[in-house]
Order: sequence, then structure tokens, then C-alpha cells
Amino acid sequence: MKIQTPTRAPRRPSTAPELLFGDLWDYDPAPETADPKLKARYDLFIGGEFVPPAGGKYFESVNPATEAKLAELALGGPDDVDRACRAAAAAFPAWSALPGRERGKYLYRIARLLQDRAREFAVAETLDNGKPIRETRDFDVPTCAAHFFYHAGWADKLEYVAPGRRMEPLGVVGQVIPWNFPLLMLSWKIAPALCLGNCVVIKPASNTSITALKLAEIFQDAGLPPGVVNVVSGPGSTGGALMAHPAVAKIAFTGSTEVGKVIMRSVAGSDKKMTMELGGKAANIVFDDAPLDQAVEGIVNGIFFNQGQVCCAGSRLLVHEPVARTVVSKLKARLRVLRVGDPMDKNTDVGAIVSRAQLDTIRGYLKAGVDEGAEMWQPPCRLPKKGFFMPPTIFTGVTQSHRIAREEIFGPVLSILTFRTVDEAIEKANNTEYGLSAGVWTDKGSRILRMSTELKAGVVWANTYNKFDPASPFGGYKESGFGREGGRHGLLDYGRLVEEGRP
Ligand code: TAP
Repeated sequence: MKIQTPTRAPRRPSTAPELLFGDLWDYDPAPETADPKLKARYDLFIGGEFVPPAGGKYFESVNPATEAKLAELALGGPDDVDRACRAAAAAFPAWSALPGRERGKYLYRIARLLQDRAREFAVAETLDNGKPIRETRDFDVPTCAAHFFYHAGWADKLEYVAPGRRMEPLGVVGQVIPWNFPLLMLSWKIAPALCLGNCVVIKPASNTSITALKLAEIFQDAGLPPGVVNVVSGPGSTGGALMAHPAVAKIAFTGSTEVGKVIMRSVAGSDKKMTMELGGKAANIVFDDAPLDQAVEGIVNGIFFNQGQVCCAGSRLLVHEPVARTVVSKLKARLRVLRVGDPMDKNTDVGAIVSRAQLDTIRGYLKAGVDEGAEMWQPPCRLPKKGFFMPPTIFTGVTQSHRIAREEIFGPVLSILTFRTVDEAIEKANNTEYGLSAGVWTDKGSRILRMSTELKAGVVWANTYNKFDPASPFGGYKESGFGREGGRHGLLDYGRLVEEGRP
């Protein structure tokens, strides 16, 4: 009998984000073909049912890689927000009275059902957002499920969130999320809220609402009681109406610092509890004793993962002067082999920018960088004729006063600065109004300890970048926000602490 041997090399185990780039030996140009099962029209999800918006209006969701219409989404307004908040308030007494272990079963079921439909959700997320299928398949969808699993595990152990004290749910939680990780941001918000017994009204970003509404189908299939989670799609003003709604006891917002401030001003004086996950301008710091090839992979992952549309992106590279030339030259060689293009091709490293407006913003920053005297470099690459694409871009000769070194670009653009001493690296890294994350590349453990103490950043990665885990709290300093998401600390933000034996 003839024994058939596989002709292709076996696939490397792929655990994004560290394997996102340059699996050239594994090249297979076939695009992902799983059916995303999109509906032509998505209604609002209120009280456990899909319902049309009060105003009867719909808006289009567009595939940023082709500019083709994907679906029509309900344009929710203040009346819909009110309906959703009432549904959540009505569901709260029974949901919060359930024993934690019963709530945990729902979270577990949601995670399992998402795993069952993982491929479909990955394709839908890639079509809606433009991020490479490899990222949605290996990172966004599994990490979203992991957050539901993690919080399912906490639900019957809530007495250990704050030992000696009891956690009470807050009531109706109003949540607004951005477009860069639509499913993942949703899981960071909904899973801890439900775990503690709160009910949720969430507004996804208008550019990327499809997977939130698809997940509502899973909430139905999981038998989640009506009103426990409500999804209201719509523009920013709908988010504003949700944040200000009198039934909302807690606001959880992820988005830009600018909009975060608008929301804080709008609810000033109320007793709403708040968490704000806002912008960033992280320093990724490479010392001369770092393993340079590994550091270059970390730099690439830090700024080109998700086209740089990442709040904690390592958008400022601070490189030690003795190795600056070597690092820049290795980086350029690496960027020459990144694949930019069709996000549905599993070999694509850099997909589409989420919208034309965001592409224009990024282009504006490229112009500002050149106008202010920095030197721009892009690898040669052919971009698709349609869609919103931007080649990976680096700037050298950047000073701290340049806009590209100070402002959040939210695109695949790296600003490179140099330093001579550890003190100078710390001073430059902290010289920003933001404080969400940082990266340090060095062989010295003592230096890592010092840097992680002195860097004013919520997360400091050492000899790695963009590593996430549901057990690890995430959040900012300064204008990057306040409150934490993930881990035990994230749960603390979704409840009220009550001393044992007291009302
Ligand atoms: P934003 O423009 O701030 O939008 C975020 C969300 O707020 C969207 O759903 C948006 O709706 C809504 N919104 C807009 N105006 C509002 C208002 N006045 N009141 C209430 N909601 C309003 O941010 P973005 O462009 O989607 O996302 C990028 C930003 O998010 C970056 O600054 C990034 O750093 C930040 N981000 C932070 C984190 C963490 S964890 N810190 C994580 C991811 C992203 P529309 O979509 O309809 O405009």
C-alpha cells in the first residue's frame, strides 16, 4: 500500500500576537472561506429580542478592505437607550439574586458557544474591521472567549475578590466601546459586569457593531434572561445619551481621551461610578544589551499589530544610541517582508485601516512629521486599489516636541528617538500626557525592576510586547484613564464593597 505523506510543512502553532509576522515559509495564498453568516440588516437587541429602532432609521457598515456595504445597522437614539435601560433595570433584581455559580454557568455557556462559532466570528470581525484574519482567528475571538471563561470561574468565588468584605452589584451598567478590538473590548466590559450581578446596556462603535449584534444571538442561544445584556448600535450621541441616563449606576468607557473628557464633564455631579480606558503613546525602550533580533520582533509587533490601532501600541521607539543604527537597519529589513493587503488572506500581516476618516487622520500625521523635519521611510509595497490601506511607516530624526512623538496617531506609524542613559530613557518615556503601557528590552533584571517602578504606565512589558491575559489588570495613568479591567482589580470596579455584618 502506498503511504501518502503530506506535501506541505506542518503549520507552526500559532498564538497571536507574537507569531503574526512573516511566516513566509508557510505561505498559502488561499483566502479564508468560512461563512460569516451576516444578515442584511441588524436590529437593536433589547429585552432579549431584536427590535427595530424607535426612529426607524438604519446606517451602513462598510468593509474597509473593499469599501463594499456589509450590512445595515439600526440607528439607535435616546428613546432606544431609555428602552434598553428600563429592560436592564427590570432584569436586575432577579439576575443579581441568582447565586454566583448560576450566573457563572451562563458566562461559561457564552464562552463555549463563541468557541463553537469561532471561525464565523473571526471572519465577521475581519470583514467589519479590516484586521488580518490571522489576528481575529488567533487573538481576538479566543481572547474574547477567554474573558468569559475567566469570569465564569470567579462567579462562585466572589467572597475572595475583597476578603472580609462583600461585593454588591451596582445595578445597570452603561458601556461604550471603540472600534479597534470590537469583540475583545466587549468581553472586557460585559463579562465582569455580569459576573458580579449587574445588567448591561452597551453601545458598540458605529464602524464595527456587527460582532456585538452577532454575539447577542449567542446570548439568546445561551438562554441569558431577557434584559441582562442589551446592545444599542448608533452614533456617538447615542453613547452620550447612555452615559447620562439616570438609570445607569456605572459608566464604563473605552475610547479616546477627548471623548472621555466630554463624558466626564457631562456626568459631573452625579453619583455614577466610572472607569475610563483612554488613549496612549507608549514608549518601547531598547537598551544596547537587549537581544536585538528579538527586540526588533517586539518593535514590529508593538506598532504594526492591528495596523497600530491599539491603545497600548509601542508608537514611540526609544533606542539606546550605541545600537540605534543597527536597530533601525534591522527594522527596515524586517518591514520589507511584511505583507500588507487583503485582511482575509491568512498570510497578511498588515490589513486595512478601519475607515477613510482614520486613514485621513494618519495621513495628516505623516504630513506633520515631514513638515516638522523628521525623516519618513516606508518599505516598497503595492497597496490594493480599493480600501483603506497604509504601508508600515517609520520616522527617524524625531524630537520630543514633534507632534508624531506627542500625539496618539492610532495607525502603523513609529516615531524613533534615541537616548544615552537610563535616566534619560525614563525621562523621555514619561514625557507624555498619557500613561497606558511601556516596553523594556534589556538583559539586566535590575534594570527591568527599576524601569517598571519608575515608568508611569499601567502595564510595563519586559522583553515582550502586547501580551494580554484575562487575569492581568489593564488600565492607565494620567490621561490614559482610571480604573482597571481584567483580573481581581477589574471586578472591584463593578461592585460596591460592603463590610461583612453591615448593611
Ligand atoms: P472614540 O472616538 O472616543 O469613540 C469611542 C466610542 O465612543 C465609540 O463607540 C463612539 O461612538 C463613542 N462616542 C463618541 N462620542 C461620544 C460621546 N460624546 N459620548 C459617548 N460616546 C461617544 O474612540 P475610537 O476612535 O472609537 O477609538 C480609538 C480610541 O480608543 C483611541 O484613543 C484608543 O487609545 C482608545 N482605546 C483605549 C483602550 C484602552 S483599554 N485604554 C482600548 C482601545 C481603544 P461612534 O463610534 O459612533 O463615534
